[in-house]
Amino acid sequence: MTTDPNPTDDREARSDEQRDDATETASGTGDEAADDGPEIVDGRTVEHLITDHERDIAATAEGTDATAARRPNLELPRLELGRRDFMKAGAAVGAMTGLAGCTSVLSDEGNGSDGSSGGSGEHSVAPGEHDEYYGFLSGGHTGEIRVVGIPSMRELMRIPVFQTESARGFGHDAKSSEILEEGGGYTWGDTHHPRVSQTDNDYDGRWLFVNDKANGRMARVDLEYFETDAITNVPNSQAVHGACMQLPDTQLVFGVGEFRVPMPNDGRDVDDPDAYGSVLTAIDPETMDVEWQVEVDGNMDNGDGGKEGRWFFATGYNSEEGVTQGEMTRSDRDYMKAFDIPAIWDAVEAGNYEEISGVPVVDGTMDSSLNEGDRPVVRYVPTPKSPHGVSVTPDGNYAIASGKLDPTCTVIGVEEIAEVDDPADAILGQPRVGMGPLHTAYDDRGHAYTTLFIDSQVVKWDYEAAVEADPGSEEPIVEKHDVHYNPGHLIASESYTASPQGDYLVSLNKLSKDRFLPVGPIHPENDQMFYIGDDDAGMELVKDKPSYPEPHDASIVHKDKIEPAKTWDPSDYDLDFVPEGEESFERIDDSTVEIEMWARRNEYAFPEVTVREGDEVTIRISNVETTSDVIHSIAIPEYDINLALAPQDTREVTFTADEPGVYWAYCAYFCSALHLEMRSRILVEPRE
Ligand code: RUQ
Ligand code: CUA
Repeated sequence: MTTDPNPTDDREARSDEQRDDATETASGTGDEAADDGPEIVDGRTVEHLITDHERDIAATAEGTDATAARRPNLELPRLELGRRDFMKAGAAVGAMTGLAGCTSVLSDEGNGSDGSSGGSGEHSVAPGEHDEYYGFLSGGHTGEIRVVGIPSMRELMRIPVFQTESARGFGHDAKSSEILEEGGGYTWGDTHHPRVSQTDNDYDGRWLFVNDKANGRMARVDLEYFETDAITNVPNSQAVHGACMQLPDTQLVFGVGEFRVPMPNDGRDVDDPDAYGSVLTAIDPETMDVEWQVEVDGNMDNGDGGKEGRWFFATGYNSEEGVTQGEMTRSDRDYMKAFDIPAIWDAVEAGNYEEISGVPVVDGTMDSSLNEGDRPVVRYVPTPKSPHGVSVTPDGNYAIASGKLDPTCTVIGVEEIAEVDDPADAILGQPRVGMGPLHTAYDDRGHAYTTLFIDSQVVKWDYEAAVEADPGSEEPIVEKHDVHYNPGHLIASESYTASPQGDYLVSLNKLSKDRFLPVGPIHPENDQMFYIGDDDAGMELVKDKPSYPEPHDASIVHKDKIEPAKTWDPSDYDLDFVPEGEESFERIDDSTVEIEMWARRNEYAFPEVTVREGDEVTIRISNVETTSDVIHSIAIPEYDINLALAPQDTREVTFTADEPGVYWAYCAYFCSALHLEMRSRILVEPRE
């Protein structure tokens, strides 16, 4: 393995170029930085570095022979500036000059023996053996959750959440169609933050909650059946972004509202951005009903719950309440909001709210009367501009907000937040970690790991040391490790609990550029796994996994804390099971037919079913197999139906047989040697 605590990279190279005119300032401690004009880092403003970064992406994106040939004058950016620049420009350079050795330089970089695919032996999982952990990754705008084994990084399952999906039959049977319909009837969603329910600050394996950033929803996945069982369409809110729970016992699930909109968004105030609002939503985990909302000033972004149950933290940008990018980034200060959950409950119980769209909305804006006095409902902690991720340390002592447009992380004392008069005094540390800090995860030894989007690195630092050090100090940094490339979230094993495991860390990188065989202009993303269990040896990159767009966040849960069902327990299902011998075909009236049937290897209860054109047909079907892993389905061609049936499962679907003809319903899961013969002929007779 290679660790590189002092990387010679483009930041230093740039700072050489720029040193003469550089104006070094203390890095963003908030107060001073606010009045001194743009933050200067190594002689460059943050805006310049972002522009450089965009150009780097543009340069590598040009890296095909075809585009290179069409663009003979494509500038080769800073070829001489050292390996890291070389790497960033790698794809374009390689394609245009055919430089021998280019790819081996790339794959050796920062990896040790074999970073490019399989990983080193110690962290691989032999065929037939099981992983130590479940990784639950969000699928971004595929709308799903993906289940990955760790450390193998093998994909084990996908769980459709906000989208229809035919292999799982999600959105094809009555129950899941109803969940999607009651959840707003959208065809897609954008999952970002999967969080597994906890009891006593540890995973209890019961549920997974995840947000829909697109259509403002929260969903619950039942982790016994690995199936979405509820979707709540959150009112008064667009873009539910951060998702998290009240700890230690998952008393509430929180959705963090991002975009500001009129409340309710019914056509009022469309051209009056000052009247828009953004809310935190508290949802009951059992009923998935919205309990209350709190309106705040500015946007919100990500969130995390304190370990002690009192506080919920949310970062935010756009305290300017602008509607254009320029307006949203004008000020050098934003806020992290600390929600006092019991104080909010008190306000709700005392009737101090306005009911909007049927939900109690508590006024948590800065000027609210509920924020006067010594028990404000929301405390606004000033941070450098546009903090992004926030996560609470495993000991519950600190909430750490990552700077995004500022090179620092802000360490906020959780106990202090309750005690100080000025919330700014709860800021206990502000280490300078690198460019573009986005999200922070933890091990069990006092280390924080923060993704640096612009630097394409993960920085490991000591959060107690950061509390000791001066603001802007780099001293708390233990190590930086390159990733490939541009990481968003990262997650360490059980990092969101009070007892992280401290062995594996996965960096969810947005770009993979040259890491995999090219598959057309849209590349996979790259989830990179590190072994972090040996502080002396440093972080070891052991695996690359190409990923379909796009995982944002994940939870990594020890296998002993998840207990998936092997077959369905019919008592967990609302529909009556149809055993062999109890199949029935019933014509209810002139245009309604009800069929109850079963499936087993290799047949359905009815080899043939006759209905009439225009009939409304309801089929209820049970898989009577008791053997685990024997799955059937019933696919009805040209009626857009495919119900997946796990053993002992019962599903129902209703459709209108409006096209006369013959339809061979068949089983789409390969279930036995006679699987292809497993079918039923559905005859739809024309009506005179
Ligand atoms: S947030 S990395 Cu939802 Cu950073 Cu995506
Ligand atoms: Cu049942 Cu194939």
